[in-house]
Amino acid sequence: MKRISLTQYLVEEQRQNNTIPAELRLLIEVVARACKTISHAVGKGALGEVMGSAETENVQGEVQKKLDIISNEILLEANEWGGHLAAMASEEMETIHPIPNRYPKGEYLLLFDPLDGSSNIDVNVSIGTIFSVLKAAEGMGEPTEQDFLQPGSQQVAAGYAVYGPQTVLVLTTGNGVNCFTLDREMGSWVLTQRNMQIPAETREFAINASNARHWFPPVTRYVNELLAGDAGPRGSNFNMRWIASMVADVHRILNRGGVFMYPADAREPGKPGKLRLMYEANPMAFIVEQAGGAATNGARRIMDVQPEKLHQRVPVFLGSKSEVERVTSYHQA
Ligand code: P6P
Repeated sequence: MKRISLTQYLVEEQRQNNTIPAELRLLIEVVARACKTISHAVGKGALGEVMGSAETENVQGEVQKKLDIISNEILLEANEWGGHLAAMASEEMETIHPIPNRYPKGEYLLLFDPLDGSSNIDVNVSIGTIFSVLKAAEGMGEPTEQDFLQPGSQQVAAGYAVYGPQTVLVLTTGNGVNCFTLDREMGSWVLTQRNMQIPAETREFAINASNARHWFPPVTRYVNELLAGDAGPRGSNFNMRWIASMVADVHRILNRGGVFMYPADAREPGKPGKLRLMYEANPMAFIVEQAGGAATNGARRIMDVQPEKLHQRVPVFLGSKSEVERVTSYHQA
Protein backbone atom coordinates (compact mmCIF):
# COMPACT_ATOMS: atom_id res chain seq x y z
CA MET A 1 0.00 0.00 0.00
CA LYS A 2 1.31 3.48 -0.85
CA ARG A 3 2.39 5.14 2.36
CA ILE A 4 0.63 8.49 2.80
CA SER A 5 0.53 10.86 5.78
CA LEU A 6 -2.52 11.57 7.94
CA THR A 7 -2.75 15.02 6.34
CA GLN A 8 -2.77 13.62 2.80
CA TYR A 9 -5.37 11.02 3.82
CA LEU A 10 -7.65 13.69 5.33
CA VAL A 11 -7.32 15.97 2.28
CA GLU A 12 -8.02 13.11 -0.15
CA GLU A 13 -10.95 11.85 1.97
CA GLN A 14 -12.46 15.34 1.95
CA ARG A 15 -11.92 15.63 -1.83
CA GLN A 16 -13.43 12.22 -2.58
CA ASN A 17 -16.13 11.78 0.08
CA ASN A 18 -16.72 15.20 1.59
CA THR A 19 -16.78 13.76 5.11
CA ILE A 20 -14.10 16.00 6.58
CA PRO A 21 -14.78 19.77 6.45
CA ALA A 22 -11.68 21.94 6.97
CA GLU A 23 -12.49 22.66 10.63
CA LEU A 24 -12.87 18.93 11.36
CA ARG A 25 -9.61 18.23 9.53
CA LEU A 26 -7.88 20.80 11.74
CA LEU A 27 -9.45 19.22 14.84
CA ILE A 28 -8.27 15.74 13.91
CA GLU A 29 -4.74 16.94 13.11
CA VAL A 30 -4.54 18.85 16.41
CA VAL A 31 -5.71 15.80 18.38
CA ALA A 32 -3.26 13.58 16.45
CA ARG A 33 -0.42 15.98 17.30
CA ALA A 34 -1.46 15.92 20.97
CA CYS A 35 -1.39 12.10 20.91
CA LYS A 36 2.19 12.32 19.57
CA THR A 37 3.08 14.49 22.58
CA ILE A 38 1.36 12.09 24.98
CA SER A 39 3.18 9.14 23.38
CA HIS A 40 6.47 10.95 23.98
CA ALA A 41 5.60 11.63 27.65
CA VAL A 42 4.38 8.04 28.21
CA GLY A 43 7.49 6.65 26.52
CA LYS A 44 9.83 8.37 28.98
CA GLY A 45 8.49 6.23 31.85
CA ALA A 46 10.55 6.52 35.00
CA LEU A 47 13.10 8.70 33.18
CA GLY A 48 10.54 11.47 32.90
CA GLU A 49 9.44 11.63 36.54
CA VAL A 50 5.91 10.96 35.26
CA MET A 51 5.20 7.61 36.86
CA GLY A 52 3.05 6.89 39.87
CA SER A 53 0.07 8.54 41.50
CA ALA A 54 -0.70 12.24 41.54
CA GLU A 55 -2.32 11.76 44.99
CA THR A 56 -5.54 13.31 43.61
CA GLU A 57 -8.88 11.78 42.60
CA ASN A 58 -10.93 12.33 39.45
CA VAL A 59 -14.68 12.77 39.23
CA GLN A 60 -15.03 8.99 39.24
CA GLY A 61 -13.34 8.81 42.62
CA GLU A 62 -10.36 7.08 40.99
CA VAL A 63 -6.83 7.98 42.06
CA GLN A 64 -5.25 9.92 39.20
CA LYS A 65 -1.84 9.01 37.83
CA LYS A 66 0.54 11.84 37.02
CA LEU A 67 0.29 10.88 33.35
CA ASP A 68 -3.55 11.09 33.49
CA ILE A 69 -3.24 14.76 34.41
CA ILE A 70 -0.35 15.45 32.03
CA SER A 71 -2.26 13.86 29.13
CA ASN A 72 -5.39 15.83 29.96
CA GLU A 73 -3.40 19.10 30.01
CA ILE A 74 -1.76 18.25 26.68
CA LEU A 75 -5.17 17.77 25.02
CA LEU A 76 -6.64 20.93 26.57
CA GLU A 77 -3.69 23.15 25.58
CA ALA A 78 -3.45 21.69 22.07
CA ASN A 79 -7.13 22.26 21.32
CA GLU A 80 -8.18 25.50 22.97
CA TRP A 81 -6.61 28.08 20.58
CA GLY A 82 -7.51 26.61 17.15
CA GLY A 83 -11.00 28.06 16.80
CA HIS A 84 -12.47 24.68 15.82
CA LEU A 85 -14.08 23.82 19.18
CA ALA A 86 -16.87 25.25 21.32
CA ALA A 87 -15.95 23.16 24.37
CA MET A 88 -14.27 19.99 25.59
CA ALA A 89 -15.12 17.29 28.13
CA SER A 90 -12.82 14.75 29.74
CA GLU A 91 -12.95 11.75 32.05
CA GLU A 92 -10.50 13.70 34.23
CA MET A 93 -12.69 16.81 34.63
CA GLU A 94 -16.01 16.99 36.50
CA THR A 95 -17.48 19.74 34.34
CA ILE A 96 -17.11 20.72 30.69
CA HIS A 97 -14.22 22.96 29.63
CA PRO A 98 -15.48 25.88 27.49
CA ILE A 99 -12.99 27.47 25.12
CA PRO A 100 -11.53 30.56 26.88
CA ASN A 101 -13.05 33.85 25.67
CA ARG A 102 -9.63 35.02 24.40
CA TYR A 103 -9.94 32.42 21.61
CA PRO A 104 -12.56 32.09 18.83
CA LYS A 105 -15.10 29.28 19.26
CA GLY A 106 -15.91 26.66 16.61
CA GLU A 107 -18.77 24.30 15.92
CA TYR A 108 -17.38 21.06 17.37
CA LEU A 109 -17.44 19.46 20.80
CA LEU A 110 -14.49 17.22 21.74
CA LEU A 111 -14.71 14.53 24.41
CA PHE A 112 -11.84 12.34 25.53
CA ASP A 113 -10.42 9.85 27.95
CA PRO A 114 -6.89 11.28 27.85
CA LEU A 115 -5.15 8.18 29.11
CA ASP A 116 -7.21 5.01 29.23
CA GLY A 117 -5.86 2.00 31.11
CA SER A 118 -4.00 4.02 33.71
CA SER A 119 -3.57 0.99 35.98
CA ASN A 120 -1.14 -0.30 33.34
CA ILE A 121 1.10 2.80 33.23
CA ASP A 122 3.44 1.77 36.05
CA VAL A 123 3.89 -1.77 34.69
CA ASN A 124 4.65 -0.80 31.07
CA VAL A 125 1.54 -2.32 29.50
CA SER A 126 -0.14 -0.59 26.51
CA ILE A 127 -2.39 2.39 27.31
CA GLY A 128 -4.12 4.90 25.08
CA THR A 129 -6.21 7.96 24.35
CA ILE A 130 -9.85 7.76 23.23
CA PHE A 131 -11.71 10.69 21.64
CA SER A 132 -15.15 11.49 20.26
CA VAL A 133 -16.31 14.47 18.18
CA LEU A 134 -19.85 15.89 18.20
CA LYS A 135 -21.26 18.98 16.49
CA ALA A 136 -22.55 21.80 18.64
CA ALA A 137 -26.21 22.62 18.06
CA GLU A 138 -26.87 25.48 15.58
CA GLY A 139 -27.00 28.79 17.39
CA MET A 140 -25.72 27.28 20.63
CA GLY A 141 -24.89 29.98 23.20
CA GLU A 142 -22.46 29.41 26.03
CA PRO A 143 -21.85 25.63 25.94
CA THR A 144 -23.40 23.58 28.75
CA GLU A 145 -23.20 19.91 29.71
CA GLN A 146 -26.60 19.48 28.05
CA ASP A 147 -25.07 20.32 24.65
CA PHE A 148 -22.82 17.27 24.97
CA LEU A 149 -25.64 14.84 25.80
CA GLN A 150 -26.15 13.58 22.24
CA PRO A 151 -26.45 9.86 21.35
CA GLY A 152 -23.36 8.21 19.86
CA SER A 153 -25.09 8.10 16.47
CA GLN A 154 -24.49 11.88 16.28
CA GLN A 155 -20.69 11.52 16.35
CA VAL A 156 -18.91 13.00 13.31
CA ALA A 157 -15.56 11.43 14.16
CA ALA A 158 -14.00 9.11 16.72
CA GLY A 159 -10.58 7.62 17.30
CA TYR A 160 -8.08 6.16 19.67
CA ALA A 161 -4.32 6.05 20.02
CA VAL A 162 -2.49 3.04 21.47
CA TYR A 163 0.87 3.74 23.15
CA GLY A 164 2.33 0.25 22.82
CA PRO A 165 5.22 -1.42 20.96
CA GLN A 166 4.10 0.85 18.13
CA THR A 167 2.15 4.04 18.60
CA VAL A 168 -0.93 3.84 16.37
CA LEU A 169 -3.89 6.13 15.73
CA VAL A 170 -7.17 4.54 14.60
CA LEU A 171 -9.73 6.93 13.13
CA THR A 172 -13.20 7.01 11.61
CA THR A 173 -15.16 9.95 10.22
CA GLY A 174 -18.08 7.74 9.21
CA ASN A 175 -16.53 6.30 6.04
CA GLY A 176 -14.64 3.28 7.31
CA VAL A 177 -11.78 2.83 9.79
CA ASN A 178 -8.13 3.57 9.06
CA CYS A 179 -4.97 3.04 11.10
CA PHE A 180 -1.93 5.31 11.15
CA THR A 181 1.43 4.37 12.66
CA LEU A 182 3.68 7.03 14.20
CA ASP A 183 6.96 7.34 12.32
CA ARG A 184 9.02 8.50 15.28
CA GLU A 185 12.00 9.57 13.15
CA MET A 186 9.89 11.86 10.97
CA GLY A 187 7.36 12.65 13.72
CA SER A 188 4.50 11.94 11.29
CA TRP A 189 1.46 9.65 11.27
CA VAL A 190 1.63 7.25 8.29
CA LEU A 191 -1.39 5.35 6.90
CA THR A 192 -0.65 1.66 7.51
CA GLN A 193 -4.08 -0.05 7.42
CA ARG A 194 -6.98 1.03 5.17
CA ASN A 195 -10.63 0.18 5.78
CA MET A 196 -10.13 -2.18 8.74
CA GLN A 197 -12.78 -4.92 8.97
CA ILE A 198 -13.57 -7.02 12.08
CA PRO A 199 -14.06 -10.73 11.22
CA ALA A 200 -17.73 -11.57 11.91
CA GLU A 201 -16.76 -14.88 13.51
CA THR A 202 -14.20 -15.28 16.27
CA ARG A 203 -12.76 -17.75 18.75
CA GLU A 204 -11.51 -15.18 21.24
CA PHE A 205 -13.27 -13.32 24.06
CA ALA A 206 -12.24 -10.60 26.51
CA ILE A 207 -13.75 -10.14 29.97
CA ASN A 208 -12.40 -9.70 33.50
CA ALA A 209 -13.22 -13.25 34.65
CA SER A 210 -12.42 -12.43 38.30
CA ASN A 211 -15.90 -10.87 38.44
CA ALA A 212 -17.64 -14.13 37.37
CA ARG A 213 -19.44 -14.66 40.70
CA HIS A 214 -21.10 -11.25 40.30
CA TRP A 215 -22.29 -11.65 36.69
CA PHE A 216 -25.99 -11.72 35.79
CA PRO A 217 -27.31 -14.97 34.18
CA PRO A 218 -27.06 -13.96 30.47
CA VAL A 219 -23.32 -13.25 30.80
CA THR A 220 -22.74 -16.36 32.91
CA ARG A 221 -24.55 -18.49 30.31
CA TYR A 222 -22.63 -16.95 27.39
CA VAL A 223 -19.18 -17.25 28.99
CA ASN A 224 -19.81 -20.77 30.33
CA GLU A 225 -20.69 -21.92 26.80
CA LEU A 226 -17.37 -20.50 25.57
CA LEU A 227 -15.49 -22.20 28.42
CA ALA A 228 -17.21 -25.53 27.63
CA GLY A 229 -15.34 -25.44 24.31
CA ASP A 230 -15.75 -28.22 21.75
CA ALA A 231 -17.45 -30.44 24.37
CA GLY A 232 -20.18 -27.82 24.85
CA PRO A 233 -23.01 -26.22 22.84
CA ARG A 234 -20.64 -24.03 20.82
CA GLY A 235 -18.73 -27.05 19.52
CA SER A 236 -15.45 -25.09 19.42
CA ASN A 237 -12.66 -24.13 21.76
CA PHE A 238 -12.24 -20.43 22.63
CA ASN A 239 -9.29 -18.36 23.83
CA MET A 240 -9.41 -15.53 26.39
CA ARG A 241 -7.52 -12.25 26.53
CA TRP A 242 -7.89 -9.38 29.07
CA ILE A 243 -5.35 -6.54 28.87
CA ALA A 244 -7.31 -4.18 31.16
CA SER A 245 -6.69 -1.42 28.62
CA MET A 246 -9.80 -1.01 26.49
CA VAL A 247 -7.79 0.57 23.64
CA ALA A 248 -5.47 -2.47 23.47
CA ASP A 249 -8.31 -5.00 23.67
CA VAL A 250 -10.31 -3.14 21.00
CA HIS A 251 -7.26 -2.81 18.73
CA ARG A 252 -6.69 -6.57 18.93
CA ILE A 253 -10.35 -7.16 18.05
CA LEU A 254 -10.18 -4.74 15.09
CA ASN A 255 -7.23 -6.74 13.77
CA ARG A 256 -8.22 -10.36 14.46
CA GLY A 257 -11.79 -10.38 15.74
CA GLY A 258 -13.10 -11.10 19.22
CA VAL A 259 -15.76 -10.00 21.65
CA PHE A 260 -15.05 -7.49 24.46
CA MET A 261 -17.37 -7.40 27.47
CA TYR A 262 -17.62 -5.11 30.47
CA PRO A 263 -21.12 -5.97 31.78
CA ALA A 264 -23.11 -4.56 34.65
CA ASP A 265 -23.02 -6.98 37.58
CA ALA A 266 -24.52 -7.54 41.02
CA ARG A 267 -21.85 -5.63 42.93
CA GLU A 268 -23.44 -2.18 42.55
CA PRO A 269 -26.99 -2.29 41.09
CA GLY A 270 -26.93 1.48 40.48
CA LYS A 271 -23.65 1.25 38.53
CA PRO A 272 -24.26 -0.16 35.00
CA GLY A 273 -20.75 -1.48 34.37
CA LYS A 274 -17.48 0.45 34.57
CA LEU A 275 -16.99 2.07 31.17
CA ARG A 276 -18.23 5.57 30.38
CA LEU A 277 -20.70 6.14 27.59
CA MET A 278 -19.60 9.50 26.20
CA TYR A 279 -15.83 9.11 25.83
CA GLU A 280 -15.16 5.36 25.97
CA ALA A 281 -18.16 3.31 24.78
CA ASN A 282 -19.53 5.69 22.12
CA PRO A 283 -16.26 6.33 20.24
CA MET A 284 -15.32 2.65 20.37
CA ALA A 285 -18.84 1.67 19.23
CA PHE A 286 -18.59 4.07 16.26
CA ILE A 287 -15.23 2.60 15.25
CA VAL A 288 -16.35 -1.02 15.74
CA GLU A 289 -19.57 -0.54 13.72
CA GLN A 290 -17.65 1.25 10.96
CA ALA A 291 -15.37 -1.82 10.85
CA GLY A 292 -18.35 -4.15 10.38
CA GLY A 293 -18.70 -5.16 14.02
CA ALA A 294 -21.44 -4.52 16.58
CA ALA A 295 -21.66 -2.74 19.96
CA THR A 296 -24.56 -3.04 22.41
CA ASN A 297 -25.29 -2.46 26.09
CA GLY A 298 -27.02 -5.87 26.24
CA ALA A 299 -30.36 -4.35 25.22
CA ARG A 300 -29.68 -1.98 22.30
CA ARG A 301 -27.00 -0.36 20.15
CA ILE A 302 -24.72 1.67 22.40
CA MET A 303 -24.92 4.51 19.87
CA ASP A 304 -28.72 4.67 20.33
CA VAL A 305 -28.48 5.31 24.09
CA GLN A 306 -29.72 8.81 24.98
CA PRO A 307 -27.17 10.19 27.48
CA GLU A 308 -28.47 11.76 30.69
CA LYS A 309 -25.17 12.53 32.45
CA LEU A 310 -21.75 13.45 31.07
CA HIS A 311 -19.95 10.74 33.04
CA GLN A 312 -22.60 8.05 32.97
CA ARG A 313 -21.49 4.44 32.69
CA VAL A 314 -22.86 1.79 30.34
CA PRO A 315 -22.50 -1.98 29.98
CA VAL A 316 -20.41 -2.81 26.89
CA PHE A 317 -20.52 -5.82 24.53
CA LEU A 318 -18.59 -5.07 21.33
CA GLY A 319 -16.64 -6.75 18.53
CA SER A 320 -17.37 -9.56 16.08
CA LYS A 321 -20.98 -9.16 15.02
CA SER A 322 -22.12 -12.79 15.44
CA GLU A 323 -20.87 -13.00 19.03
CA VAL A 324 -22.25 -9.61 20.07
CA GLU A 325 -25.63 -10.57 18.59
CA ARG A 326 -25.55 -13.87 20.47
CA VAL A 327 -24.67 -12.47 23.92
CA THR A 328 -27.19 -9.65 23.37
CA SER A 329 -29.90 -12.19 22.46
CA TYR A 330 -29.23 -14.01 25.74
CA HIS A 331 -30.22 -10.79 27.51
CA GLN A 332 -33.61 -10.88 25.76
CA ALA A 333 -34.24 -14.55 26.61
P1 P6P B 1 -10.76 -3.86 35.32
C1 P6P B 1 -9.11 0.95 32.37
O1 P6P B 1 -9.15 1.40 33.71
C2 P6P B 1 -10.54 0.66 31.96
O2 P6P B 1 -11.30 1.81 32.02
C3 P6P B 1 -10.57 0.07 30.56
O3 P6P B 1 -9.56 0.55 29.74
C4 P6P B 1 -10.41 -1.43 30.81
O4 P6P B 1 -11.00 -2.22 29.82
C5 P6P B 1 -11.12 -1.62 32.15
O5 P6P B 1 -11.10 -0.35 32.81
C6 P6P B 1 -10.40 -2.62 33.03
O6 P6P B 1 -11.20 -2.80 34.19
O7 P6P B 1 -11.96 -3.91 36.24
O8 P6P B 1 -10.51 -5.17 34.63
O9 P6P B 1 -9.51 -3.29 35.95
